[in-house]
Amino acid sequence: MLAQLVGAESSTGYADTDAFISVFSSAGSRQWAKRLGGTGADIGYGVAVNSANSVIVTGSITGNADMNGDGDYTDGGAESNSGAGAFVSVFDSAGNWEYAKRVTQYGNDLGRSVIVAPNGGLT
Ligand SMILES: [Ca+2]
Ligand SMILES: [Ca+2]
Repeated sequence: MLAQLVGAESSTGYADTDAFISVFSSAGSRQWAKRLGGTGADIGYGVAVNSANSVIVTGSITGNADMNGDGDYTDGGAESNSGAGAFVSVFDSAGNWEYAKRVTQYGNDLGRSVIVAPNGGLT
């Protein structure tokens, strides 16, 4: 994808589709943006905000995929995986990455939506 996310993420993308988060203030001012994914098909399907204003994004990723938005999809941990699967990636209100999880079983797994539970957990 050749869309450019101006601000925190200025790359022109990895390849195929990528997921992204773009955050604006209540007045419409751009706050920060992150691009997530790798060279395969990566799609963001759902987003939620918790009580601390952390931003949680879910979707599907393929192979090695940037999940912390630093522009590198080979950082290790949840980023390094040959399969396709659902993911959750969490950023604080300033756009600092907190953590990511990849959930894979067999076939193509999708994270369609994410909900913050009353205790702060993710469903
Ligand atoms: Ca991609
Ligand atoms: Ca990364």
